[in-house]
Amino acid sequence: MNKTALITGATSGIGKATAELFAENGIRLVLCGRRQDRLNDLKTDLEVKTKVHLLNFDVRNREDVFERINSLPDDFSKIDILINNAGNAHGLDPIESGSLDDWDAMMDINVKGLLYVSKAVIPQMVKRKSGHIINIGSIAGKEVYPKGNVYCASKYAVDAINQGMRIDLNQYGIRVGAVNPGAVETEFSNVRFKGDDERADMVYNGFEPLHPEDIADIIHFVVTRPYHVNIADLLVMPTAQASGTIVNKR
Ligand code: NDP
Ligand code: 8X3
Repeated sequence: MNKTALITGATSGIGKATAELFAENGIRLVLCGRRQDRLNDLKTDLEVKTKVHLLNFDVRNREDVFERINSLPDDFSKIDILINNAGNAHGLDPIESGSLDDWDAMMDINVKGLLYVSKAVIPQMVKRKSGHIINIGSIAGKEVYPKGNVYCASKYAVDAINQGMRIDLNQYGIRVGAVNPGAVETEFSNVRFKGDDERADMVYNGFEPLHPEDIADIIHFVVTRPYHVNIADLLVMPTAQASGTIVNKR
């Protein structure tokens, strides 16, 4: 596939698995994240399969987002596919005792960061009248669960932004869709529980969660549909999961 994809949050989990699968399929990659050592390792692994360019920025930093994306070398400057994936939950607390810093992090990264990156990429897609944007939402953007409050709000915002993008970019022939996973075993829970690995592991105990490769596979399916097919919104859960709170644990 003669296309270039920019993937945010490529250093771990869903973003990394997507980068690996895209590389297998010859898609050129612009890989983004904050952990430079991981970006370097990924480039070493994947550049035997495809061309790879690294961008190190925090999606919260507006200036850096625009400066980095606007100064991509010629080989990578035409972005055909944008995967808005960077994000995380920070904390799992009732609204009365949640941390303001956690709330800021989730709104700034999951919502505002996604908007900054999109704003840096969309104008070139509009100019060319082509492009494909995949926003990674969540089951948390479809139903609110206890103590999910602000994380759920951030993912409901992603759901609304996904719909808004699709409506506004429709006249330019740009495809926009969301992939909304349930429980995927990544570093997500380690981040949510601030490095408490035992608590993070408990989330996935007693059932088979989704693996990041499962979501990568679906993202690849979405971007390889013929042009007239736009997968607008997908909710994907482990078989053991029925809703945000109902998981059939053994
Ligand atoms: P991981 O923690 O494994 O990966 C998160 C990625 O986001 C990392 O590559 C991280 O890179 C990047 N990231 C986080 N904060 C920033 C930042 N401020 N600036 C730039 N990059 C950042 O989690 P997942 O792979 O699970 O999460 C990916 C997406 O999937 C998120 O949007 C998440 O909300 C969503 N999701 C996850 C689910 C799950 O159960 N795991 C379920 C539903 C949705 P680095 O730290 O190097 O910057
Ligand atoms: C991640 C899945 O259920 O922890 O978005 O919100 S959940």
